[in-house]
Amino acid sequence: MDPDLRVIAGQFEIDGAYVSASPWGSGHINDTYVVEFQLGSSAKRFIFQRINRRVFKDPVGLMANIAAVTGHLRRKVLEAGGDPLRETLTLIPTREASALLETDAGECWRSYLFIEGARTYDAVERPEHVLAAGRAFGRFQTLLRDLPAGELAETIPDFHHTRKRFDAFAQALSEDRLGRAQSARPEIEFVLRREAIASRLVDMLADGRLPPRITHNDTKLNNVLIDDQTGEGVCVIDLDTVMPGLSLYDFGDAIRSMGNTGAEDEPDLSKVGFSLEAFDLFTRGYLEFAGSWLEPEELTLLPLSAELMTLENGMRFLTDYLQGDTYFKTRRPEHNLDRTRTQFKLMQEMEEVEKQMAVAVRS
Ligand code: ADP
Ligand code: GN1
Ligand code: MG
Repeated sequence: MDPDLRVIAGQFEIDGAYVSASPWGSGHINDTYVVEFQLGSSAKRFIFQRINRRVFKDPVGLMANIAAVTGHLRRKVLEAGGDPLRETLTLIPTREASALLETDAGECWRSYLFIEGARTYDAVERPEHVLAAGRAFGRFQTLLRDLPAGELAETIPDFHHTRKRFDAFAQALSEDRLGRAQSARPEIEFVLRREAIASRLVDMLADGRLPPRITHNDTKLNNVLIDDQTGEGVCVIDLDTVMPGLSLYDFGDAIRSMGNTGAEDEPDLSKVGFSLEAFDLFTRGYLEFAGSWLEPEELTLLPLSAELMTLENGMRFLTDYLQGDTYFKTRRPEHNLDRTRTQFKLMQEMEEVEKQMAVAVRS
């Protein structure tokens, strides 16, 4: 059933008259709407999001994280003389002064100021956007370096624990509840051949060879608002998974998203490939900010992180396919299988140019 946004929005601290609401964006997890209000003679837009309760078990902790992160970024942006209303998300409180609205039906909603004059892209349209996104995510991690990790809850436990993601895949495969495994044989083999590398980064985190950092954990291109005029990355959005992690998760996940010459769910695999140019651009933008504080070990592992995060996402899509498409939103029967295939094609091409990636990082 479509939500009544007029009623939902009426419970947030927004003056003015409700005008309209429509679905917005193409995220795979939450439900996003843009809601327009009339304030005096001008129209003003807000983002409203219904939080996916199956994915986020602790919405109160989740919203406390987002409040801590946006509050921290707001102070940093102000110190740097920037505009906090554009350079970070601004939560709109409910009329009861909470960041979170829980309805009688058990739904959880939140609202942000709509950042105007910028938009997101689901696939790379212009190489400059990749450089801009690299700068935005590099800056984001840099600004969060002094946010105490203890202030953040783990919104999804073991979110990027690639080894546990492998185990979940193996479990789904052994159950094969819907008999779908026979239609994904090559993809299943692809994963099984790579079991050994799934543990690489998480083992190094566990034994202290890689430092924990505050990370975004969902660094897709469409989680950065790009300015319509300047093409710069204005604001990093989608803060649901900001929590302690590895800087390499963010770097690798961004390359998996922006290094793809095609869409994440492109059924025509001839359009999907790995772009070293995009790798180079993102790396340049990211290291402009993070290059001064990343440790040598982290720098060396940047190419591997791209492969691992691509494998991890492919495994997650494949696991969801085997389990009957209950996690990611799908719009067609084999949507998750198409997504799996793009990730594995991408990863295979990355494996072939590992050395060139390392050269790009060094330069
Ligand atoms: P999801 O978790 O489902 O991916 P996002 O938080 O990324 O949801 O939001 C979905 C889309 O809504 C984004 O890709 C972006 O286009 C748009 N969006 C989100 N927040 C804002 C905002 N504050 N201002 C303008 N657009 C936004
Ligand atoms: C989901 O919410 P969205 O669409 O930005 C997912 C990411 C995946 C991504 C793949 C909380 O991101 O981990 O990498 O889909 N988010 C969650 O497109 O699981
Ligand atoms: Mg998103």
